Amino acid sequence: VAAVTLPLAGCAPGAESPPGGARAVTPAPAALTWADAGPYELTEGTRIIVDGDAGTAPDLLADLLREATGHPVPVVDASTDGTVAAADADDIAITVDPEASAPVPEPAPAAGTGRDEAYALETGADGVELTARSAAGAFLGTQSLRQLLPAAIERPGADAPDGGWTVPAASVADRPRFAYRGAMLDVARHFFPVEGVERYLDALALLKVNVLHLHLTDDQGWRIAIDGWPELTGIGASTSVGGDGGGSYSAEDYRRIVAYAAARHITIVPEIDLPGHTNAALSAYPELNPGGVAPPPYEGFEVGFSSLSAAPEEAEATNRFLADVLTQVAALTPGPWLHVGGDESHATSEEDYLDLVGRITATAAATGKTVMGWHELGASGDLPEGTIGQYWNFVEPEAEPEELAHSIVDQGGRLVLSPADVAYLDMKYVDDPPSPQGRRVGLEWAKGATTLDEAYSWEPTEILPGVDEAAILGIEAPLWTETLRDIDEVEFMAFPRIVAIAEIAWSPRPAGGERDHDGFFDRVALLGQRWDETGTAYHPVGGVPWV
Ligand code: TNX
Repeated sequence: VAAVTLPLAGCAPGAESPPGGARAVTPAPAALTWADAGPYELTEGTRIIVDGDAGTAPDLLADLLREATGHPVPVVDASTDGTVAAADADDIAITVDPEASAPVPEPAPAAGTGRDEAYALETGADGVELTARSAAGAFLGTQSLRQLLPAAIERPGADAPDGGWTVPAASVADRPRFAYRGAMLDVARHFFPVEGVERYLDALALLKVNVLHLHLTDDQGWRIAIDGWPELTGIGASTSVGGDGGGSYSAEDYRRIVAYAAARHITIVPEIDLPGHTNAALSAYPELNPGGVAPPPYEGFEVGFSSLSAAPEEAEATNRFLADVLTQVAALTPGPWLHVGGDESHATSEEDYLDLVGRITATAAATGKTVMGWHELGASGDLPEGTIGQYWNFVEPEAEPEELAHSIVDQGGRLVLSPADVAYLDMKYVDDPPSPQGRRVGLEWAKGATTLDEAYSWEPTEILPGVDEAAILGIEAPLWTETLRDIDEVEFMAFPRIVAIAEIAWSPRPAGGERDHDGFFDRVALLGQRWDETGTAYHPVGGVPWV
């Protein structure tokens, strides 16, 4: 396979639309040039010709194209029977070559895995050529191609648009800025069945989000079955905020989520929140409580009142609990990270917190995973090597969280940034619209409501002075669900603001530091057309030229 290099023509990140049509790619690619040439057209004869190991990308693309257009779209191996299938003008050629040279300049060191996610895409009257160095890159490239097709491509059984299934002539050379581009879903405050999580994963994949952090346990619910501890998902999973009913994932359910995510090159990060946020577990097993007395289940939305016991009397039960839970969850999880929470343990004395965090992080590290936790973990000076701290204070940090985040970096760890005043998807919209269920949803504690513009107006390297790009693994948009009862309400809060977070995580740091807000809002409007087709709930916030 010949190494592929691409000319880097006029590099125009976020260039608005091609001549003659409202199409764009979001997050803005590292480089995108619209060519003054005829478009590609997908026809009845279109094939997807695959050279190299492109993973799931060709089949997922073929499914999407078949369902919308009704065309057969066969997936063809380029080298079947020793003959190389020559691509025709209506074909889509996908080449994966680990040796292909970088289509764009090498990523910053922080990107870590970023190099393998690069791809190049050439579209026009001669056909579509997608080139990547890995299956992940190929998948990401197909998400760009998807956005260059008419929005109707998202709808099964769609009518062909006037002008046909065309893609404007373009040249894209792209790779992510950060390796970790995450979303978090709190399935503890309210439970969301597997199908709902899959729906969320589908919508995230379009935005090149590559991590879904599942907040699996909290005071109001324990959502993952653990062998030997049946009451965690018995008593512990019977509740939710507001008495809206319980639920939990069996090991098989969790495996389905992991597999669905993996097919879309999304890594699941499981979180077991410890040692606070544990009322559900404490209510299920008296022996985990100081004094051995179980509290009643909890359905309110206060935080900071529960804690595992650090006392010698409960040490045997607590250590067995930590080992069983963390080992089993790690074994079910193919990804590299195991999140142990650590936040808001206000009911744990400082001494007990350090003792418990030591036991928790050592047990987690012994599973072979990289330990991840909220920035409070920085209180410990003895974190396992390479611990990832998740910063959840503000764009303008308060003194203590800033210090805790620095402590993690000083110990050789890295950070995932989730500044609550811009990246928390559960903060209210300014106009406080009714949800799809007609309810007022969202919280306001992080400096009030968050606009789309605010979600888009921050720079990861400017939050914590002294923490440079190499120490930032990536960014994540958490969605806490105290006020959200079903997946429509989840989507309604996530879209469109998560687009801002996904773009900050993916796209190059804007030259001169200024983001192109108008161009971004125009591109969000085009995503809105796609959400209309997929039935994804979103809030049409002001300022976006929705069509
Ligand atoms: C703070 S952010 C929490 C969560 C709440 C959230 C609500 C963090 C680490 N802890 O327990 O659900 O605020 O926005």
